[in-house]
Amino acid sequence: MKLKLAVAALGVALLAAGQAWAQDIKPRMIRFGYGLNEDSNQGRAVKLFAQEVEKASGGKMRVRAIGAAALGSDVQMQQALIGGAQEMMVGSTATLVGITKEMALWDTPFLFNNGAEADAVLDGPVGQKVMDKLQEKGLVGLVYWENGFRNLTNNKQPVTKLEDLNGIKLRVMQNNVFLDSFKSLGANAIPLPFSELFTALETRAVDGQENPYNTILSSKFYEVQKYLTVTNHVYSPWIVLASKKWWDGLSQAERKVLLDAAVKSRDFERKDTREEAAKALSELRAKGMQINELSPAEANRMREKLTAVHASIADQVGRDLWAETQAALAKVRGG
Ligand code: TF8
Repeated sequence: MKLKLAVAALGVALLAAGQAWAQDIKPRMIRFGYGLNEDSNQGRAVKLFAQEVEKASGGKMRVRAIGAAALGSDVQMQQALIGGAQEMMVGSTATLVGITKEMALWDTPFLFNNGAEADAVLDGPVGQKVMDKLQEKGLVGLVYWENGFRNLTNNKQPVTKLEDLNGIKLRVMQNNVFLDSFKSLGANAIPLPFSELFTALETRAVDGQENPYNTILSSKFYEVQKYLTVTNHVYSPWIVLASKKWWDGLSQAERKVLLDAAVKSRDFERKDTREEAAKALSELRAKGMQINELSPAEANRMREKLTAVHASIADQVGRDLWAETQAALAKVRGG
């Protein structure tokens, strides 16, 4: 008898919890903007995120994925999120430096040697700490995705030594670390939003740019760039963002749906990106690009120039955060 009552009580409790859960998820339309083409590692992962959100919310929460910067550049979308005019986006952490100076940490040349190091630091306490800084600026960071190691392309000449960069008009992302880094290499660095890059290359307003292989492929830069130099000079992450104004009005259940889907999309995206990157060089060669690696001596010269900007990045992000990052790296490296 007692057991029966207990079972019945449990049943009632579970039913109530289920109903509370269902009530806690309201019909929502989420505008999710991104800058690359639909047919890119970014586009594929946004699509997976949308599917996961719809599935986990029983179809109540719907994600409208809007790619190719149709909602604006990274910087414009960030402002829309802060103002509450758009719900979500994914973009480069580099474009957030003007909002949260600590994001400059991820622009540090040669910070990570490989994807495993990047994953460990970005998904660990240092990555979380930097992400949390966004909240006071009206943004909520959910997860980091891989953009990837960046490589140099241009339309003037093969870059085989440092001096080949002299005077090359090079588009860089819109922040001072990238600007300073490439100026220190002798390039004529010009900050531009990604959404204007293809046209700038096509009209020769700039001679070159730097991005991971995946993006050089998906944005068809091979149509307007002849030379690719393997530099792997910096690992760039993307970050999935929500508008804090909007996020604060969501229930716990709704936030959980979004966070779980974000983690799934992150794991999918990194795997997809790495698989694509592994095949990309031969594809780019097949598309007609002329590809060269730097000799070890030249790679070192470039590395030395670029690591010289480390001290100013450490100042910008704060010495404590810099030291924590180095400690986290030593730990992953087994030191
Ligand atoms: C860049 C970045 C881009 C991102 C993207 C549009 O060069 O690498 O991939 O900003 O979200 O601007």
